[in-house]
Amino acid sequence: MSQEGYDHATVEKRWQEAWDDASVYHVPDDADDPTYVLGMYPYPSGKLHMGHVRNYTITDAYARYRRMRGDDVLHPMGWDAFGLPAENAAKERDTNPRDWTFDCIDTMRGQMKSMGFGYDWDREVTTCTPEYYRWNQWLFRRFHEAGLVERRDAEVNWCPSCETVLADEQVEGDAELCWRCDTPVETRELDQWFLKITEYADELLEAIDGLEGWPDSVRQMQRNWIGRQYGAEVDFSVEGHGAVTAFTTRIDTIHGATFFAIAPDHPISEELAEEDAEVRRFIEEEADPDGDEPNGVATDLTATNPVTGEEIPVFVADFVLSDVGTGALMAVPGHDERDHAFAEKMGVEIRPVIAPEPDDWDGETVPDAPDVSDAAFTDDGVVIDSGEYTGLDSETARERITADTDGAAETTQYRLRDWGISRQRYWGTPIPIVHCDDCGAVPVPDEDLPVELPEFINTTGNPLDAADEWQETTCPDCGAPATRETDTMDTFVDSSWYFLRYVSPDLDDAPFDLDRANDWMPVDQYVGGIEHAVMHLLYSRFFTKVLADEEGLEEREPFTNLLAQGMVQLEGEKMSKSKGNVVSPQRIVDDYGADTARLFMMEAAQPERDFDWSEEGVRSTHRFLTRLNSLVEDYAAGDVALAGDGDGDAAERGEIDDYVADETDAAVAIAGAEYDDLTFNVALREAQELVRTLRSYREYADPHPEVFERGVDVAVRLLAPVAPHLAEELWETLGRDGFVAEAEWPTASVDRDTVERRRRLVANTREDVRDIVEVAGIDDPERIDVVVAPDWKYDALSIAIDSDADNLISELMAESHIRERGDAAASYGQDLQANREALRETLGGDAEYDALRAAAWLIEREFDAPVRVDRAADADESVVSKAEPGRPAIDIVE
Ligand code: ANZ
Ligand code: ZN
Repeated sequence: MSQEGYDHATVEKRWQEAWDDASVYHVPDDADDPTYVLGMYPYPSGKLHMGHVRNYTITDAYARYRRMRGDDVLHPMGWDAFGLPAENAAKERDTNPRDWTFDCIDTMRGQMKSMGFGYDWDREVTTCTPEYYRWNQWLFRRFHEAGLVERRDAEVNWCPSCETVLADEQVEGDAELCWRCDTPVETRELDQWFLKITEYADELLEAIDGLEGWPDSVRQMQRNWIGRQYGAEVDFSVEGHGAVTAFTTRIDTIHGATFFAIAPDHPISEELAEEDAEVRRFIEEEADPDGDEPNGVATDLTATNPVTGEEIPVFVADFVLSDVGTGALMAVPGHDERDHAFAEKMGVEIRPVIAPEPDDWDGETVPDAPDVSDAAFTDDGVVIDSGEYTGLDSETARERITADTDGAAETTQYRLRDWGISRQRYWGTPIPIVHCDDCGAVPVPDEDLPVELPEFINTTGNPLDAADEWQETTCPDCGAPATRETDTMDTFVDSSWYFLRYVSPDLDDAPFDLDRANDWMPVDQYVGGIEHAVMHLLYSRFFTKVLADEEGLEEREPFTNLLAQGMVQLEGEKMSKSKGNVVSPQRIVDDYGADTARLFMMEAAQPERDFDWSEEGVRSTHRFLTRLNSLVEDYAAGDVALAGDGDGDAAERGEIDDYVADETDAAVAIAGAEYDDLTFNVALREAQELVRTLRSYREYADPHPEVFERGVDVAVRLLAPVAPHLAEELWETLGRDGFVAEAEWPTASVDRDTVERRRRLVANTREDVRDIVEVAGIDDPERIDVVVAPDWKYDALSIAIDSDADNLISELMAESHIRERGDAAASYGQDLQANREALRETLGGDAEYDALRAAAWLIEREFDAPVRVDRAADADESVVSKAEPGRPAIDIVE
């Protein structure tokens, strides 16, 4: 085999077929050691991109690793197959979304297979099939029965040209244009279906604390999204309208409330608009809740402050949002930025009632008022100019004022809204509702599910509105003629439970088999993009909790560990079609093979980090695999000159052999721990280092057969999760039985700490030799002596590490074998005392001696001089005195 490469295309195809034939990735329904590894399923857009490849390589490598560890690994794949792009593509190409989607799926499935992802394809789930979406409908009904579905009027983005509702993300720019046709988007009030996720707001929030396997950033984003806030509701009386309730988080500032403000669609505003032309004009033409500055209009009304009795003006203002709190607020311009901006604009008084708490505050003296003329002071502080509450800290004032005031009460607000799932689209799950003139909106009974989509009609707006025959039905309650609901579900409904479908994908009397789900759930390791930090992950948590409450699922959280993978970039920019900087995975697979693509990605960076694609990096990865291939092939062909007769019997193990054996063990110890943490880049560095060591071993010595054999065996196993095809090929070359994919993970006879200490010792020693050679200007050393510290120093160090005595010296001197070293002991004791914080456990004298002897060849090779490693007892006292644990003395003979 040449150095230029190996025949990756043949190798990869061969093993993909062999895995398939042997059903290597098929997992039985009932597993002894269930481990569930899942990558977020893709939208079948037509082609795999690098983001997919990275996501699924991470997942696949981990799944393969766990399988080699002996777990039964569920590692399925499916398709998030409903959604707008298919509908648009179908319109453009005059086909239908179903055909388009299945074509895309076929292509992508083929690409996934060519990447060598080890999925259990028997469990493939495709959400756009009636076999799947009937369970969306069934679940909708269960939610309905549980009181978690509601139909209500909601404001939606409406594109008059496309005649459809748009999601917020589909409205572009400040001008708010339709993403597809650039028509200015309008708002419309429509009857919409909602899932009442807010009923679970508290649990969704509080359970975040327990999600220890999730990135902190995602947990924080979910907390913010839910946005629970404690505050108070307080009634102001408005003449002619009775008590109007405001929501505030800062009732401690109530003495500074200089106006009252209500939302443009507050009932009072709407009432005023009927008579007051100014108010009407403002509401209809000017109000813009997303505008840069707050706008509003004065009314003739006043509101009475329930604490002070003061009458303050009432404004209709667009920065007051109708769906936050009560849609009305007491405005405190001295202490709130938006109120401040509004007051400046409208010429309303700005009055400070909170002062910053002085650093040395005695808790009694009332501090001076802050200057709030230019900007609000928004922190908590000390209440001033507030009657009996003056001098209290904000927190206490809030408690007292809430308790003392009639019409004030504590309350909790959430940012989280109910989840509007109605979409006026064809390519989604029909909402299983029938509208009857007499009975209203009636759910379709379970036995009539699925409500299947009719044939696609190429029309503007919602094709289901044009499907007249399909709409015609009878009311399940009264049998009268009725019409079907034409809204379909948000596709996030599909993805909120697909992980449960994989456990029993063909079940036809329930969405999932409860016992199996209870065995496999929760997902042990979930991997996907950070863009799903909130919606998908929050909805899935919500569904899991409802299914726990309503259907007996034992787990209340779906995903134990979550990895949010970083982006694949090109020259610092996210790869994207619009930037025209995409690297095609297909091309990389063609040119270098899937193993190179996978290995390059996994070694380039920790999975969570963004990293830059580099063709040079890809080539270097490919060279590495080529070298590994040659090494193993040479070995198998008998082209590696081994020591002894080649059977290992006659060969004696020397120091170099010990070194390579130790490093093999070290690689196993470290790579295993790193695979456990999904830090593949570190694990792979070990595997690559081991291959490098084996290559120098072969060049520098006649390797010991057993040591070399174990070395290549381990290298192949360590690489198998990431470069599975070549690993499989080499496994066969080595004459092993079965698949490396099903082989056992190697075990190490050393622990990671020991490895790290040993490596530090060797690296420090080599560094010291280099320093001495350089400082002393030695050109051609004749011999290098390395002397390990005497045993008593190791003892002293151990005592020092364990001791918490103030005076370490006297503790050391209590040991007679240390004391009898006299001045040397005293002076070493002082060193230890001075460095107590930095002391680290070493391997101990015997192990350091062994490690240095095993590594001596490295020094010999580097300096081209024989190296002698001695125990203290065998060396000259003048040299020994310089040796310390972890730092042998070095003597270079010229
Ligand atoms: C008086 C006050 C004084 C407030 C003060 C704040 C600071 P955040 O921004 O998260 O603290 N608010 C109440 N209802 C609102 C609505 N419907 N639309 C817009 N804003 C509304 O949110 C809580 C604060 O937002 C509330 O506390 C209220 O202003 C305002 F120095 O009341 B505060
Ligand atoms: Zn449009």
